[in-house]
Amino acid sequence: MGVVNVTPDSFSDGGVHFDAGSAIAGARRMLEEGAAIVDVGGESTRPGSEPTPLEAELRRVLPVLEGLEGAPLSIDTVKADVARRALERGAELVNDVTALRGDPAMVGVVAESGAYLCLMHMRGEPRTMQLEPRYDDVVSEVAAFLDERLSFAVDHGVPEERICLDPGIGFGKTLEHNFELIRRLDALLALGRPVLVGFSRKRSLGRLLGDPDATTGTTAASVGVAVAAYERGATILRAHDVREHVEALAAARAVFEPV
Ligand code: HH2
Repeated sequence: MGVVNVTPDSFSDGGVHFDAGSAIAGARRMLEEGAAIVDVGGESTRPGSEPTPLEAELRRVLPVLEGLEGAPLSIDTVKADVARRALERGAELVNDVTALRGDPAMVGVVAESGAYLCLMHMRGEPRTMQLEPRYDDVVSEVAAFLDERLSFAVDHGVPEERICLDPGIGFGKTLEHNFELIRRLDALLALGRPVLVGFSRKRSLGRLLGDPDATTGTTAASVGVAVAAYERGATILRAHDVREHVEALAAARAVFEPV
């Protein structure tokens, strides 16, 4: 899954794809490089970020979706109105980082459209989520949360086979929590749905490599953790540097499945 943030302030690519033309070109390049789907977002969820008003988010993402008509697209939004307008323009997956807790209308929009859905774990909200996150056991707490959200979605009419689950790397978690979630990914796979991992460029990778003030991680570190997540059973890797991820994953895959 390639990432196109049509935002001025995303933590690693803020501003790069802020005008529709560069966002469209960036998405096309990612698809050529082997992305199976491109996740388009118009609101940053980086730690400390403030919410984006509806009109501004629509102004950012709609021209990009229109320019990419026919391409496999996901919409990264917490707003039902944005999701609905994106689905009308051909998006196939709703990536809601609140896991249907942010906007009460979201579950209905997804259920009625027949779209795919990604449910992600987040502790708190982006503005405050990195203020000393604590868990007794991060893996079982994230698994219990995702299990509950999966039941909620299914009870409200979203077919189970359309849903994938995501531990929410960096959303209310320390460096140790993030790596433990990948180490014990089997506990999330046990919920019976495909798992999406979005570790690309996240600050834990920069901190792991020795910079305590890092706000992003390198491409090489992102690829390393993506391969480790794949090896543990992740099926969707959300990544900014698509070519590097596709090449690394093709090589890793050849180890498991003879070419
Ligand atoms: N991470 C980000 C945004 N959306 N969605 C899912 N399902 N999983 C993730 O890990 C995830 C996500 C944050 O990364 P990015 O989009 O690069 O930055 P920003 O939120 O600052 O736009």
